[in-house]
Amino acid sequence: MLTKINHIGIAVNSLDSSIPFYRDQLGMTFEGTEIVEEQKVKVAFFLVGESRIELLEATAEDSPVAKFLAKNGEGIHHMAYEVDDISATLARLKADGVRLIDETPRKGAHNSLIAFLHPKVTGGVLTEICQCGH
Ligand code: CMX
Repeated sequence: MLTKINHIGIAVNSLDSSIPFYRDQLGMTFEGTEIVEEQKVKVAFFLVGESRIELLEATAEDSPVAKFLAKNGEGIHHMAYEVDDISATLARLKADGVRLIDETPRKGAHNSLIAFLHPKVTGGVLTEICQCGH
């Protein structure tokens, strides 16, 4: 069961260039950066009420975010919804025939467990579900 929007992911060319706008101009609470090796990204999190904004910078040429930036430029990359039990949610979606990118959870930022649904079945929005560690 989805419990809230955990975060919105925004692909950027450079965290160093983008962080000051979100932190200083928009005044969001900056929570720091983290490299997520498995996803080949470096991320910066900002708290906004109960949700977060995640800025994503690619750490390798074959990162999904590098491919996204090359095709689209900077912009909204994914929506992430929080779930209580990611394995049960994935099993239910799989049983319903939903096209999954990840059939088993992967490691995300903040010790979370994450999995993606393909944008072709979500109205063009790359969709993440996460069981969060924060
Ligand atoms: N949002 C919406 N659509 C997207 C998309 C995105 N972020 N990324 C790709 N697409 C679309 C493409 O535009 C393309 O559409 P068309 O066929 O109409 O042209 C289609 O999906 C297939 O895209 P592709 O470039 O041919 O395929 P890729 O090899 O790039 O794979 C995807 C796309 C979504 C399967 C891949 O990026 C993926 O597995 N993503 C999940 C992992 C990820 O994004 N990790 C980074 C964030 C990690 C984190 O937050 O910690």
